[in-house]
Amino acid sequence: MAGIDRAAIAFTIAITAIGAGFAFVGDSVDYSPPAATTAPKVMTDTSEPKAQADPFADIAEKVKEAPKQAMDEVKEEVEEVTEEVAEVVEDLGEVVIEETLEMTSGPTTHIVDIPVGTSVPGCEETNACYLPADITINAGDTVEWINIDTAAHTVTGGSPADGPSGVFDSSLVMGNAKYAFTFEEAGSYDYFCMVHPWMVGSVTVN
Ligand SMILES: [Cu+2]
Repeated sequence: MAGIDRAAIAFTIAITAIGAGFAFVGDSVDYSPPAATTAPKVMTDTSEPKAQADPFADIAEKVKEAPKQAMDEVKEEVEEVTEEVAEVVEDLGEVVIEETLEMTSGPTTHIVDIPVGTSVPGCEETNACYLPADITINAGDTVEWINIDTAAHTVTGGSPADGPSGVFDSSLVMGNAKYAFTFEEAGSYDYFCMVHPWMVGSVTVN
């Protein structure tokens, strides 16, 4: 019985060994006593290649996956940078479009305030009797003066010393009223308030 068992074990081992491609099948079959001693050896021998094959396979997979992961990371970074660049380009494009429109667009209107309290001297000390007191515009542009004061003022071309130039004159602009003038010709235009001669300003037309 023991002999058959051994033979059976040996046979099984032999089959396993053949399956694994080992050549010592004859030894385990021909000699029963050594077969008993070789049996555990064969067991370990046959299991070892399997045990070795798995780690190698894992390593191989890892080696295969490593560049993949690295590439994925690089791809992600490239995508992020590309998105950022696209945003910057978009922003720059908008700025260029805005500036181009500003340069190529038609006449615009510029606002000048006539501030509160200008009916008494003092604003001339900071050149703030019209705000802004000096502006530069393009030919064809319009300047609109808004009197946010309660007192009436004028916007009169010329200067207090030389008097009205006759180019433009608002006559009295009441509180909260406004006056607009379109400058068609390039030049430098001084103006003042006929009621309060300390109030002076200028429009430079390019
Ligand atoms: Cu005035």
